[in-house]
Amino acid sequence: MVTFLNFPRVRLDEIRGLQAIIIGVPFDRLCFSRKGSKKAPDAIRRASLIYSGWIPDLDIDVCEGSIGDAGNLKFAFFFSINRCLSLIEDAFMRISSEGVPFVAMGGDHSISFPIIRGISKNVGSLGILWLDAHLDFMKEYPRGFRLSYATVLRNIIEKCNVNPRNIAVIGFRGYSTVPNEYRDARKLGLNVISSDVVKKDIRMIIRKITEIFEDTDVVYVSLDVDVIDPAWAPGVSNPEPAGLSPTELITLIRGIRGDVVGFDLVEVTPTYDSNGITCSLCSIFIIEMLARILQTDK
Ligand SMILES: [Mn+2]
Repeated sequence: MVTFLNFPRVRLDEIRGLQAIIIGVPFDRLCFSRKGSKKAPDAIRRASLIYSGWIPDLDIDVCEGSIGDAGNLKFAFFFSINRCLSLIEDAFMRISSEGVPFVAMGGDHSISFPIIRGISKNVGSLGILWLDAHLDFMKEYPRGFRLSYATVLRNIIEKCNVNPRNIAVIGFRGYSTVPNEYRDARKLGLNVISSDVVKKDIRMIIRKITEIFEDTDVVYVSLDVDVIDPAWAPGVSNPEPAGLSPTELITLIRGIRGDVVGFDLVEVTPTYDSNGITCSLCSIFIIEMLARILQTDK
């Protein structure tokens, strides 16, 4: 198996003591637009192989850290959706009980719910940085689905005991958002910062995010790659024009303060990618995430 940056392959029962792990969650059954994000983990691993792992600006080489690639969670085709979700939850409960920070490669955005539910049993109060063009705050989408890629943040707030005031949704524009969804999110106290506001004064936004996380114990970061403009990242399930640039996202990742328990990176659909540019970009985002984790470890 190809591993991310050729990191050693590790089993989940031998991760104790590692500084970080990468793990694939190839589950896309709750995405109802352009499917195929279950192929993203391996496509991103392949794309990563042209990079060295060294970040010139920071002079950090993530390959010098003790990092392992735990491969992909395995979902058989005959598993029910609920069985897949509890498999994800159990895996991340185990990972967080070992105290090892992780980067989870999705998969559609619904996976963030079982991940957060799994880790919330082992960590204190959570702040969540939700980098996404969308709010993912529908009550049901499509009709009859209380949990899907478009309702996941509502599930996290209602069922994982996360205070909406400790959640920052950054990069919102969502031309597929409906007015009620936006009103509900604001009414509940969710901090929503739109893409154009980020572009105007990114330093101010980083300060604001730091304030939002001030009274939390740990931070979780969810990157829905559609937060990036489709010009740079066309291979996503629900592209939204007028998004962040890769540089802006990297600045945000480097600006995160506090103890990061884990990152996820979701909604990448290699079938809709263009010459692999989305997957290459995601490799860089993951390298930046790992560097951020290694810096906390010092
Ligand atoms: Mn999303």
